[in-house]
Amino acid sequence: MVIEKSSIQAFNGQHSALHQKRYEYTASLIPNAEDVIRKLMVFNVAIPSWALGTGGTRFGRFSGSGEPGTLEQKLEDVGLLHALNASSGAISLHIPWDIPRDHAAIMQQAEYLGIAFDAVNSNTFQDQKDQPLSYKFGSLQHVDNAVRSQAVQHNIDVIRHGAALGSKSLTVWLSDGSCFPGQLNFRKAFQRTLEGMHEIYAALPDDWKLFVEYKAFEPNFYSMTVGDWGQSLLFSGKLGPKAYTLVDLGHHLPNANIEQIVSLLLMEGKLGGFHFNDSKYGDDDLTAGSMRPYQLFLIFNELVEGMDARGMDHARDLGWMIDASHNVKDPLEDLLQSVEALMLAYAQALCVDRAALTAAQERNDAVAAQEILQDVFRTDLRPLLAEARLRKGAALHPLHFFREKKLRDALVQERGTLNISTGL
Ligand code: PSV
Ligand code: MN
Repeated sequence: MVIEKSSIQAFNGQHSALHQKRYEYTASLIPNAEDVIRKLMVFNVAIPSWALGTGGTRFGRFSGSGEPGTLEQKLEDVGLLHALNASSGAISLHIPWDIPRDHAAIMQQAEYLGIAFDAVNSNTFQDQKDQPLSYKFGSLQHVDNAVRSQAVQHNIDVIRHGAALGSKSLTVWLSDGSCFPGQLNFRKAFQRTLEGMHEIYAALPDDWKLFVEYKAFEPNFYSMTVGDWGQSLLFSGKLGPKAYTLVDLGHHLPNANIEQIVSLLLMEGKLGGFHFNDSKYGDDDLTAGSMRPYQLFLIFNELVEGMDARGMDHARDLGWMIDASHNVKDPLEDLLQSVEALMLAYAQALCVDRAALTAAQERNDAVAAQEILQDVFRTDLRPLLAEARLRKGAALHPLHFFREKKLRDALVQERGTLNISTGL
């Protein structure tokens, strides 16, 4: 489905008077409003191909209607999001859930929609139909060399698909670990995994990055072989300069100080990117910003501070991706909400008075430091986001547009009710 520019313009026209008032007021409060808007205009968050269909839990899945049934339809969905918010101009593919058959045709479609290919993701946490050897007891950590080789080869195949699409990074998330004490020799599991990662690393094109994603628990509940940021950092340090740590917000033990992790990884030049989502208990994969928006802001605050300290380009130098998927919302509405929350947290971080915060820190003034952060957090910056969208020809209110124009109904009309998306 193609959204006509004129339809967005007409919609914006109806909302422009109110927007103008709100925007002028907000801009009057923010000394660097123009700079914030410019940065928002070039910032994009990649959409995971596996989040475009309704997600499930291990107890069941309640599929929605009009889900994208093919990779082409998934691209169309991301194109639709991007047309509405001008901030979703990339897709992250998970293979083999989304194997591109005709790379040139997929590239052409993506180009037409203004979409780039972000990190490609390998999958050695599930057995695929006709797969010779099982990953039941792990992949790269496996005691059997043949299983390890199969997992390495899969990652190399994923790199090949990504390279054909212009992707520049591979995310490796391993479910490897153990469920019971004594099941695994931790040191040997680490060493075998490292050996496999070295082989994958050696297959990376020169301008690629390898993202090593960690997770504290699930599906293994006693140990995970890449269980936390320290372990990931060990791997990425041993692998070399193209290897980085990837932070998925849902992959920590409860109450972990993620913003501190982010700050230190940045300091070490080893932060590669993000899988954004939100959670209350574990890896809940909820909409970004839906549970702990203050934490999200604090993470972005460290990101902006740390990236600026290293002279990094906010929009390009890290992988900004969503990894969320659940079972009750329309996936496209959910993704619009996630992107909005991320843009808002980024905008808030850009508005922090850095000089005042540094001065408060230097004189041990915890009260002033808190005031500076919370003042920004409690200022409604949504009009700046809307203004950035307006200037890019996107919708002032993407979600309202989606609902008002009944875009899901149109997709159901087009695709029918039985399409089921590949993914979790
Ligand atoms: C695992 O929980 C994870 O966060 C990894 O990024 C996977 O690739 C993704 O979710 C989908 O299972
Ligand atoms: Mn993830």
